[in-house]
Amino acid sequence: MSCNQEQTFIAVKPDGVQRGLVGDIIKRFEQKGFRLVAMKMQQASKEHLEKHYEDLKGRPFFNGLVEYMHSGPVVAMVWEGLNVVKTGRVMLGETNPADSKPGTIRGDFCIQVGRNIIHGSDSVESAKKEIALWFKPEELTNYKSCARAWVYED
Ligand code: IDP
Ligand code: MG
Repeated sequence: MSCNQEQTFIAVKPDGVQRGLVGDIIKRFEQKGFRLVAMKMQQASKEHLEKHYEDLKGRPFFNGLVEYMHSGPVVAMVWEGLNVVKTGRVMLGETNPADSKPGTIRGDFCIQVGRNIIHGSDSVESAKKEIALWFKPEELTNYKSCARAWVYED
């Protein structure tokens, strides 16, 4: 696999959907040059969300986090490109919007950690796990972006 084919799991959380920020968020990843591989809108079950956040089980905010994520539909996506996991996290900003710089998604669109509008995988390994949890292999598209030669040197 070429390094331009790294993939990350990004999800607009229920507050981002309700606040009409789906388009703005997608736009940032598109403008950057990343390739959209898969996308769906889904109200995830609590069991699914407990699995997604299993590393945080035991944290005091865990139940509230699952309730929040279950409170409405999310827009789940897979984005692909060079260093997309790390760059995606930079584009998101810090977990707490109060620590996020202007110009980042959380820095520009939200205020509190418990309503921080977007999820992004924190490592290539967790991206693989999260993509497998949210998407069936056949839901991942495999088209060649016509912009590719204008985004990458090789
Ligand atoms: P991340 O989303 O930036 O990767 P994590 O530490 O993995 O941050 O936490 C997952 C999610 O849990 C956060 O995005 C946020 O929605 C929620 N969360 C994290 N810390 C707190 C907290 O202290 N209070 C309430 N919710 C929190
Ligand atoms: Mg995380």
